Amino acid sequence: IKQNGLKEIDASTDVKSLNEIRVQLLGKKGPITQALRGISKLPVEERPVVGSFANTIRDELATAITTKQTELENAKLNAKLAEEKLDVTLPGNQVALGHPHVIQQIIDEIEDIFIGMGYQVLSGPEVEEDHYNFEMMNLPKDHPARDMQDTFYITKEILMRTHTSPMQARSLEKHDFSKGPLKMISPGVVFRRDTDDPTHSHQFHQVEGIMIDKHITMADLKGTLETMTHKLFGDKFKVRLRPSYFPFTEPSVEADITCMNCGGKGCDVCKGSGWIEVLGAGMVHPNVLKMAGVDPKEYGGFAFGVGPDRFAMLKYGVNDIRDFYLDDLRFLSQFD
Ligand code: FA5
Repeated sequence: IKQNGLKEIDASTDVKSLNEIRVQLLGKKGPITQALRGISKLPVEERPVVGSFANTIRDELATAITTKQTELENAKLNAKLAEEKLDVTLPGNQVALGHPHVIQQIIDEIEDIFIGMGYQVLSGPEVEEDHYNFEMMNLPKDHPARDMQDTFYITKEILMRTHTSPMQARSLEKHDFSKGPLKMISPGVVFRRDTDDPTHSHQFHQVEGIMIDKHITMADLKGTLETMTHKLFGDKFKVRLRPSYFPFTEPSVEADITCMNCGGKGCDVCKGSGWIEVLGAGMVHPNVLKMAGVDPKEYGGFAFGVGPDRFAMLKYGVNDIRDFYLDDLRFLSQFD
């Protein structure tokens, strides 16, 4: 029994078959247990001899099984370790890093410039109330200028904001003028039911700006826009204000900057004028101040709405605004 048992134990190749051998040899029905059970039938003087002999064999087999089990488990572990071996000297896989979208880069630059001039940066809701998008901006329900911004309505009173100007009203309402002037910019996405073409997108970006204090004039507006333009594009770029109309500013202007493509000489991009229109601006209308709880006799100032998509087009010579929204990495990775 011992010799055969040891042979079988030695020949087993995995823990499962070794367990079966253990049951066969040492289990209740195994030869040793049976032999120990039969002891009572032996003459009394033979019992201790046979008993001790059977116990010795049982212990030897049990030890052999334990040793073999440890050996098999070690072999299995070693095989697993060998299989999972990690060569720490191998070069790593290159991880492709992303980068901010080109329009976000322009917005970041604009933010830095205005933070440098003491402005705070706020963000407002893209799904906006008609109340803030229009009413508080001096555009009552029947106002014809509502058509200037074709609107995606969600309900009668809720819409996708058509401009970032509602942030003028929201910031005016909250501002505590006893603590100083209101100087705020608010970048974000806006939506219009415009037909997409190379210079128009139904979704684009604006950066709103507002500065309200005592004794603010158009000259402050022009100086602020010039500072932004010079820092963004360089000192040789000029700013020109043209009279315009917005219901929430009086007087209103549109600002042109020197055409980047031709440096002001006149080309196809600027239709020969040497200027490119980039933003709307003006002195905040007294009605806007009044509705937000600010006394227009005491306080006043300017506001502007910049289109960073147009800036990005000019800066990088992109001819089609839609390229910014197609998520084509071959296009976007140029602006790393
Ligand atoms: C406005 O949206 C006003 N809220 C701007 C303003 C703010 C005026 C504060 C006065 C005071 P306008 O619709 O012109 O104005 O848009 C402003 C800028 O957004 C434009 O100069 C242009 O750069 C950009 N823009 C307008 N429509 C589109 C469009 N469909 N696609 C891309 N850019 C556009």
